[in-house]
Amino acid sequence: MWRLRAALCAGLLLMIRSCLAQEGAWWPNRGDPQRLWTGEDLSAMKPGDSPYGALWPRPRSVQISDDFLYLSPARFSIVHGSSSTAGPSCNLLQDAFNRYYKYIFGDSKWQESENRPLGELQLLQVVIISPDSDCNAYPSISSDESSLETFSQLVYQDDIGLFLINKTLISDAPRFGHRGVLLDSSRHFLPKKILFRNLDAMAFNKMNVFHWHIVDDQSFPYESAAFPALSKKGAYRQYTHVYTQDDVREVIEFARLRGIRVVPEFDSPGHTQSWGEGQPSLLTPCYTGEQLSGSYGPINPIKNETYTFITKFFQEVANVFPDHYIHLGGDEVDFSCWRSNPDITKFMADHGFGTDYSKLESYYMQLLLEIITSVKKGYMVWQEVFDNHDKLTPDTVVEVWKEKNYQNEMAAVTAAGFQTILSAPWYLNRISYGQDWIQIYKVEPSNFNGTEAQKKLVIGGEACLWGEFVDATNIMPRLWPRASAVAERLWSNQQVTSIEDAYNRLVKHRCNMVKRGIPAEPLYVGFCDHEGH
Ligand code: CP6
Repeated sequence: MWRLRAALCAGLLLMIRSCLAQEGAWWPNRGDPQRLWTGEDLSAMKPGDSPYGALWPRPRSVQISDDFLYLSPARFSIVHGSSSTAGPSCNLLQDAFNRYYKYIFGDSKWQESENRPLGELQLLQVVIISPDSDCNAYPSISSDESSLETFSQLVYQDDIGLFLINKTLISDAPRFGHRGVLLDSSRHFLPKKILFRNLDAMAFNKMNVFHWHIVDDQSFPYESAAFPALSKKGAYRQYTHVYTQDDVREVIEFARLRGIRVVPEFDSPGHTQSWGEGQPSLLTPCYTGEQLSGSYGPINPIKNETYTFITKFFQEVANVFPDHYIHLGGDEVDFSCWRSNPDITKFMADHGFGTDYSKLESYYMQLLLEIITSVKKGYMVWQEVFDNHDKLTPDTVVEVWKEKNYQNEMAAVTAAGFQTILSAPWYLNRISYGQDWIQIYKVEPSNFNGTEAQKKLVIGGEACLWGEFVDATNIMPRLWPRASAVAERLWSNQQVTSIEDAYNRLVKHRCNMVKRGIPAEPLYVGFCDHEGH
């Protein structure tokens, strides 16, 4: 019996992520070492096969041998290795073991090897070296990202239905620490079930940040404990189109068990129309000439009550969401309503802002940022907040979203010493005919003019799926597998650029996602063994 040791690197949070066996040779050296694939020697492969099998994203170093072992669903199990410091009481691990057993064997028909002529792998021993307390901790940017996902991607079925795994040596770690997906639950409400399914898909792609753009102009589905009127009046509907406090906790826990952080975005002072429904004096009243027009603009930055509300609201948000970071938005503030309002005009004059409304925007942002610091959280912001020269704490993460000249923006943000994440070329709400994953895949986040120190400030990126044209019916195929292209760009080495090799692996990875219940759209013509219908 073979015992495979997944010598997981220290730290247990992300056992869902990759990293098998660094530790010595856990298989006897039976194979011909010449036949270990170490480079991209595609000539040895059948067309349509990658030397890296169905691995996605491609690990740092992979040696797959021709020798393989057989796995029997009846006998195979994933267990704690004897030198592991994590106990059976750690439900995060036990959940992952159960989940991955199911992913490996699925519901499909399987065969036992009757006379067992094959070497058999019966135990996957997972060795975790880390304190027990990690079991209950939340993931962070510095979490270890070792996992079972890679192992599960190595298992395949042969023509008669036997489960096989080639003996493989992998060592792995991600290139960037922030690998996110933005979902927008304001333009269309996204049921909890869809959020869960997406978190599963993210784990399959080793993505680790769920950027939850939870509210916006169109609806306010977050049920606030301190201000219940916000969702009572601002959600599209009661009960069915609201995330209760329990719902939010469930989403955070589901993500935690998969090594995924939840970073909520409460975008202000713009994009806040829905806030005004339940908090009537919060928004700026607009004027037509001397008359109130009856419509409202961004959050009213000149009233003390605004900041009383904002303080109490973000105190709650800081408690509900355990991640260190809150995304504060700050994008696309429309000045026309502020311009129309005489009280704002007077305030501008009193403060010497002239007619520069970006100074008023800064005035608001500055107070908001101080409030967030006072509740001991860090913040992420859209690029406008940096462009307006607001005073930001050193740990601020600036998200670059405007497509035009985004390389220059990356250069400017990092030259000022701030960390940055890239989403400009990864607006997956945009669709076009053809294999658009290739453009997504070809993006190189460090491709801008800057020093090595500046490049280090690029901590990752995000695939954004804005919700204007997306709801539960089409969200998954619009995101996957195109977001997988982002996932590999952010995980794998900079040298991993072969479109042909990526295509061959992504076709299989996409079929694996379909098999696991993710309705990911096809890259191009072809079929999957398990088509999910
Ligand atoms: N909503 C918010 C949006 C967008 C942004 N912020 C957006 C802008 C342009 C495109 C897609 C989305 N819908 N709050 C910009 C960050 Cl193409």
